Amino acid sequence: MKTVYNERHGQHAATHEFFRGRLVPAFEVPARADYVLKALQDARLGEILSPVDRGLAPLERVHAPAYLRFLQGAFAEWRALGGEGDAFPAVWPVRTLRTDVEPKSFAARMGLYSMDSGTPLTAGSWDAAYWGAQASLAGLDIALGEEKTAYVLTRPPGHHAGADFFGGYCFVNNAAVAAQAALDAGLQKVAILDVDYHHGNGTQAIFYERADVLYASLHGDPQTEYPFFLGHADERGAGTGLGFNANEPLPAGCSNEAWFAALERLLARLADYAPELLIVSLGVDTYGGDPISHFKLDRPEFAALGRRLAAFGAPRTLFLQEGGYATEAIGLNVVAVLQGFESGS
Ligand code: OKP
Ligand code: ZN
Repeated sequence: MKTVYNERHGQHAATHEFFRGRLVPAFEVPARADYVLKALQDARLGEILSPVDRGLAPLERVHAPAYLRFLQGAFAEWRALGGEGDAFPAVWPVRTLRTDVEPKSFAARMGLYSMDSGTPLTAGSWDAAYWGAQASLAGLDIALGEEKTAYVLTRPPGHHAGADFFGGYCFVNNAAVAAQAALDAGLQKVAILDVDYHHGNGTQAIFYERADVLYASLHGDPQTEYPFFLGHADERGAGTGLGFNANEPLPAGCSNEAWFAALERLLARLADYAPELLIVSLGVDTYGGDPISHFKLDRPEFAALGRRLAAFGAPRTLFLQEGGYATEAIGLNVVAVLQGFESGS
């Protein structure tokens, strides 16, 4: 399988994040992708390619232009105001407060365009996230071509980023950008299967009222797990999108049998939908050794996931890297999925 690698991922390098009132070393670090790159090379999985620049237009198909403009200039604004270190929001427009007027204050816009204080915005966050979207588009091209499948190695992840907000370590929603680009290239039915430990609230929200992108996710129950405010089983889509969103929340600590049973329920819905392209939001923070998540998958289960996705037999499959924070194990876990897929296809 070919990989598209976002070489600029290292531009997004947070040192710390807020956790329980304290600054702790960041979990979403450049070494994550470095370990995956090394594991891909060691396994000789296939050619590793660089993205080309297709500009902002494909990002603007799913993100508000005002949000993207804000992201591009945010770090410079933070520095100009005397902000030290990485930028964090401190105030949010919750219930009763207005979101229809963009304030002049940078602190206020930081809150308007974000969902949590756990996502440090650094000097190179925009560059890394922008090129992650470009890498996703390049991966899509490969998957839509003769190869029929590709893997995109990028960070920061994307699935928590909404049309106009960042959060959960995410700034640009790579899966949404790729799905929309696939439709713009002429496809009519795209599915996104999100196997990251966390619910992809951004991806779900972007396509919630649409039937041309089916979003299906299995994840830690939002009653106790991030992102807390979305990802319940009763979220089935709305309007023309009713029935085109499927969530399988699972209790933290659940067994691998329960996880695979939930996967089967989602695959049954996906088979019924019969997508022309399956995008896999591939988070491997479902790993038993993950420091911030609570599922128990290990190498054999990751390989089994890959084989199962091959057996599913979507005409085209695009894997996009999302989470996974057991830094040294991520590479082997990702390779297990991709090799499992190749062995089964
Ligand atoms: C991003 B992705 C842990 C705080 C967790 C957000 C987790 C985002 C996960 N100290 N904060 O879905 O892997
Ligand atoms: Zn995650």
